[in-house]
Amino acid sequence: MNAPVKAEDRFHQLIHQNHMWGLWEIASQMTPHPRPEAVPYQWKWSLLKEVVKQSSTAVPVGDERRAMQLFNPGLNGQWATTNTLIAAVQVLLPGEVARAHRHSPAAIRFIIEGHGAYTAVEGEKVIMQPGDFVLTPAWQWHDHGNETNETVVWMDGLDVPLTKALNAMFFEMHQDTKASHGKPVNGSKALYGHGKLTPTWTKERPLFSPLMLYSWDQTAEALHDLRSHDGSPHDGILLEYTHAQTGGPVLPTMSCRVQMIRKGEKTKAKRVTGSSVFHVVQGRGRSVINGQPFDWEKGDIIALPSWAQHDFANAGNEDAILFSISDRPVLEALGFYREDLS
Ligand code: 1HN
Repeated sequence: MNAPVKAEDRFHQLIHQNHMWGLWEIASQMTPHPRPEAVPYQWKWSLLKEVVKQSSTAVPVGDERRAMQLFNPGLNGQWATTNTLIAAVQVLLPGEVARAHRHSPAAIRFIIEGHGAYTAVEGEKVIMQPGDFVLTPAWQWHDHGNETNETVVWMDGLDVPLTKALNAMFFEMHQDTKASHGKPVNGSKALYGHGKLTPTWTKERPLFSPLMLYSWDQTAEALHDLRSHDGSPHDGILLEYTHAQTGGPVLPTMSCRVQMIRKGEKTKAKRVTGSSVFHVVQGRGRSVINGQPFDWEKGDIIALPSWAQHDFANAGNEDAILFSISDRPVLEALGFYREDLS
């Protein structure tokens, strides 16, 4: 004989069958602090280099780009490097063009190898050199082309998982492989690339920075000039790429930064809400993330989930330089930004 079904079980059955759950059943999800499913994870350049090499013969650059996306092992195959960001390593061979398209997620590029290829953004060809930081803001037509005789490699960073979570994904392929490149080459740099002096006659104030190219020579000069300052005990000499008109973040959804951990420097640990992806531009070092050591060197890419305790220690005999993207502007705008500097 079946045991009589208790009133409490009958009640749970009733609500579950009708797509309802008691708060008492899921209360443990109200965690005292963030517990991301994404894990701290490192893709070493020794691996990425091999993937880059094999990709150039293994896959063509069809209508889609030859971008190898970094999927966080904690996120069960989701299209995500962290809960809000996706990073990829993209390869473009001499003579190739990656077909023009636009999407509602915003993108950035950080150039790893190869001189002189371009990303054309809304008609402006932006010529890319190693260390350059390039914007492709939301919904701007863009195509990539390599008219040089060197293979070009860069890191892509996009707010794809955030866009998906907000059900705001739009994507459109251009009718032509190349959108028209009618504007002056590197024109946004000519107009907006003069630091604190910005044109007064341009009336548009886009949410994204109107400057598409932040050149490595300017970045390196700024880091060099600031080297003897104290900097931050938690981040060393950490600089943010800023919106050329407002001084705010370059994109409404992403803060992009570059930092120098000087030879012999070791920072204090901290944790912040929001997730990041780091790319090592120069040098080597060690970061302890939630108690686990990550030894990094030039070319590596590291995913840092929200609220993960982390520090930076230079472990080489030159200054180390890290580039990073994060979703911090979103957390700040919504009142979710917190930091624990203890
Ligand atoms: C994308 O559109 C590009 O435009 C690169 O080059 C990487 C990764 C995920 C989604 C879209 C590009 C991407 C991407």
